[in-house]
Amino acid sequence: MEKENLAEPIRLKEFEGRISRGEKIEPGDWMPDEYRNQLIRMISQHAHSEVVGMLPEGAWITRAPNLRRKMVLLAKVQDEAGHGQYLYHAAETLGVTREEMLDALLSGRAKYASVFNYPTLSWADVGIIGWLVDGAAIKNQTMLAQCSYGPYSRAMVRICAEEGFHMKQGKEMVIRYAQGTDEQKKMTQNALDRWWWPMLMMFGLPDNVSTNSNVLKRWGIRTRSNDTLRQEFINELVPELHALGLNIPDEDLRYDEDNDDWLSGEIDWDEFWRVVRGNGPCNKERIETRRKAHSDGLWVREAVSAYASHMEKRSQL
Ligand code: FAQ
Repeated sequence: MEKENLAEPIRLKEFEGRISRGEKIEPGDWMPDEYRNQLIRMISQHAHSEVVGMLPEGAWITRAPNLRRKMVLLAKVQDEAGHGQYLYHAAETLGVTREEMLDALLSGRAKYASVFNYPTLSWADVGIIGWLVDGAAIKNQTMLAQCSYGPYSRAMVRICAEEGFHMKQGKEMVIRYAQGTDEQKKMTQNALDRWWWPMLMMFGLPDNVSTNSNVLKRWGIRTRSNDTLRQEFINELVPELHALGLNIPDEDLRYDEDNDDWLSGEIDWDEFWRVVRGNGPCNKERIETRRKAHSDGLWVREAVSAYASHMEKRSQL
């Protein structure tokens, strides 16, 4: 019997069998609507995060302190654009169009990582973002490279390799500045004070309130929980930041000997929702910048589609 004609429960059972055997699901394969919708939601939000994520650091390209730093930052920001491209492509394989996704972003309906709605006030922010924000992204994305959906997992492998360089350049900067002049130390501490909490929010809501976690785990999209990844990252960061003489802006941070964990104070989830709902310090500016980039790029899109239709007509002659 043709697969398309199988009854829904049988197809679902087959699908779940594939997930539990660790097989990759590919674009033309049958998949439950919930699986498809969760992937579209997550991959498109991820793509938007990469593209909007270019803006905070991009603001410092013209003000980099020397040519080497400028070249590194240019390459990093350009990489993030590439990540957006891979991810939009991966989402397109699920039946959503690029136009639909961009429309959701530019109209303000789509979500993207809340961390990118905060301003970059000094050059040290570039170092802290590279180490902490790219580091948090990698922690999550290394897991997503095992995701059950083939195009997303393959995009993640490449993205993680590039993010690894991003994190290293940020860490190198922070290590230098934390041991540099008093002014550099102050600037670095100030950047850490402002980015620490938004970075922790990147991992998503706590496990007991996350609405999506269980569904994502069921379908093999995620294998580890938001809190597990957040805790693992805190455990890695705290000793390294302390070793550099930096203070973590959390009065309740404490070491739990029994579990070998650095336990953080309460994350301000009210602030998180304020920012996610559009009222963070830079939400409006970020969307305006993307809208302008989109309208400035109209002539490029028109030229590309005119060229494509010209080539198609020629091939029919
Ligand atoms: N910001 O049930 P959960 C990067 C939303 S890439 C905004 O916990 P879930 C690279 C969530 O969408 C960073 N919204 O959700 C870079 C959901 O809303 P919905 C992005 C958030 O999916 C570095 C609702 O709250 N990475 O940084 C956030 O289980 C430097 C309920 O939340 C990815 O997107 C947030 N932080 O967990 C670029 C990775 N957290 O859709 C430039 C893929 C939650 O139900 C410079 N995504 N929400 O209306 C994921 O792994 C997950 O989607 C999470 C959220 C972990 C982001």
